[in-house]
Amino acid sequence: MILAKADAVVRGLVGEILARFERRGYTILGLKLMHVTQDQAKRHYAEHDGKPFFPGLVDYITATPIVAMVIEGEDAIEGCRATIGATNPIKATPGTIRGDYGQTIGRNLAHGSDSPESAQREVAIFFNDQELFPRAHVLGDWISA
Ligand code: YYY
Ligand code: MG
Repeated sequence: MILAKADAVVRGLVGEILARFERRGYTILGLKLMHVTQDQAKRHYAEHDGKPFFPGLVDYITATPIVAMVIEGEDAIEGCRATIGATNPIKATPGTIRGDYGQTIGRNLAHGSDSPESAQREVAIFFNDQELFPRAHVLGDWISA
């Protein structure tokens, strides 16, 4: 699961971010602009609860609406995280989302799930079944073989 976080929405970078996943050939199964509640934010980032940056992180992703996306494709977790780039934008390679648009770790624009298990857990926090449209990419054989 991908989030275009609050700074991406406020800065008008949602299209840029979404386009990178679309152009890479991933299938978009879910997509919505939504306000994240404190409870959703805390559950989403539960692994970081207790760390010094946790309260700021929760404030950041609840500050304005965000765009949540469910994206599928071959090795999509690894591919999407590579497209997003390193957690700290200063270390992120130019050509990645964070490397092209970010300056600091506290405003790093996008989230990508780090394993199939975390993707499944996170999708359930942000989407219900009616909001997901599982289907194969119509150009599947030309994207992955
Ligand atoms: O998965 P990813 O977003 O790349 O990084 P995580 O280590 O899971 O941290 C989640 C989130 O927390 C990160 O995107 C920014 C923020 N954060 C921070 O503000 N300061 C840190 N020292 C580490 C992480
Ligand atoms: Mg993470």
